[in-house]
Amino acid sequence: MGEPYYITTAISYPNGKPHIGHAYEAIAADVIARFMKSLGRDVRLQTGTDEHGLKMAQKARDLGVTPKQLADEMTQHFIDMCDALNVDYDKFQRTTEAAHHAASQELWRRMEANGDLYLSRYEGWYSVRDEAYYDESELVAGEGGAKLSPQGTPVEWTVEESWFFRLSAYGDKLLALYESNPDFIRPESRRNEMAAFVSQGLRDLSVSRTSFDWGVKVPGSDNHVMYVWVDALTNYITGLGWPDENEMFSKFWPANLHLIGKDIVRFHTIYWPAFLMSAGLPVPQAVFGHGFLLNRGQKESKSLGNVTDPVELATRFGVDTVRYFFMREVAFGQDGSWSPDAIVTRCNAELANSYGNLVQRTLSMIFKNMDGQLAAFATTEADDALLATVHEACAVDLRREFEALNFSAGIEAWMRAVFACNAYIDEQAPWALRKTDPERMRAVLLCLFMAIRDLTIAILPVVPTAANRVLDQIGIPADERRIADLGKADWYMARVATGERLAAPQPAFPRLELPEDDAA
Ligand code: ME8
Repeated sequence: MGEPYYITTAISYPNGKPHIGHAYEAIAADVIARFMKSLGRDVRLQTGTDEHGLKMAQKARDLGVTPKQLADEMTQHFIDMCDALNVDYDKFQRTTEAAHHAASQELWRRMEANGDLYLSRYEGWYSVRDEAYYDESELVAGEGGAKLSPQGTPVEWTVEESWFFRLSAYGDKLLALYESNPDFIRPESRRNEMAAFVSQGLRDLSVSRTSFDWGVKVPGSDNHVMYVWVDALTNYITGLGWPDENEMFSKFWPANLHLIGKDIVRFHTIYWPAFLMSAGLPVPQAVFGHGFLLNRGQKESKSLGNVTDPVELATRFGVDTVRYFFMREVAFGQDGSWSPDAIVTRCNAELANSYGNLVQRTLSMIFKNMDGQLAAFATTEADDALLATVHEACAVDLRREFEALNFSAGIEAWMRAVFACNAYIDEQAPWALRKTDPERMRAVLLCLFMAIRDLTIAILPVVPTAANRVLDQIGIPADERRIADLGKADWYMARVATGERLAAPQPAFPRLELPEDDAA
């Protein structure tokens, strides 16, 4: 087994069904996990639901159910979404689980033993929607002068007895962390934002509530529940079996990457490392704040009536298509916009017409004109150049960009190699060679066969179902489908030696039609 790689998504609030932002984050995390596996890493992917807090309690009250009933019902939709999107997680962590309560309480005890918790009184602004406290200076004016959080959500004046965490003592340590590990916060714009925020001086953080009881009980203070972010962040270590000293925790902690959205970077890069330092635990290696997805440029909301069910989207356009679109269309770290017509246009041009057509044309010609038979062949300069271009795009360019989490640039490099193959077919015109030079036709098709294998292995983390189907069709063994396998020299002759013939190919990506009501 290779070097461990632990990646997590945020845990979602199950106060409603999953939305497109949840799907985007889960897909991106799964692409990274599959890519890291493809490099030979020993990967663990964790996701889950964040079931406590006032937001959950209020929503349940509005619906006339208990918070646990709401959490149970909605969590199932998040699990179903992961299944529908082919998100292959290793652990789905729910914060209502007993082990999670125990882990959160142990983290609390360690922070208390380190002298970082004290009892006092909280007076200030709280946003239930963000589950966050804000300083007066951070608030913005809404309609009619109403006070709103910087995220535009309502805030309420809150006064209660509360435990506090000595966050003010961690400013210098956090700045030193950002300095010593420049990759700790990405993209860079977020790092600058956080460093500026910390440099202004941090206030101690209110970390318990007495006005409601839907949360993890504070050890020794039964009328207090933990501030939801204290227990939420702990999920990342609960899922590894902490606090038990176990092999999984020592293998996978600290996490390689917490993948989250841009709105919750503060919690992950200020609060979380401070809690961990206080408890004497190592901090994660990196936090990446991805951008937000907009629907035709607008935020999805119930009042606009433009809320998309990601499972329906995948059913309608195909899981691989939706995965490809999000990773290709949006520059990772920036906001992105989607619409049904953008999905259809992008995926028809790239997946159906360019890659799909290349595979279909090549494999059908091998099937029809060569009886599906592979064999050794002599290459020309043009063939060697094509294979070098494809290899470089897949094993070097795509790999480098994916390692840097630049998915769109990585796929673009891949697409250039697909275009090179299509230009090569047009130039070589194997259909014309059939009569004039059948041996050369065979060489051209076999060269394309080799290129298709590399192209398909490289894109597998993004479109696993279709790519695995193509690799099944061309007879690549299941344990030779990793980017780490692309450098192997003798795979083709090993493939030929099986003597297995190619069957009639099935289209990898059929063309999509845009339903009329969705036309822009
Ligand atoms: O924040 N586009 O949960 P959540 C892209 N429970 N990503 C989006 C998005 C959008 N339109 N809207 C939300 C929480 N997200 C906490 C996390 S972690 C210890 C606790 C992202 O259900 C958001 O940024 O509101 C977050 O990373 C994730 O979806 C879950 O959001």
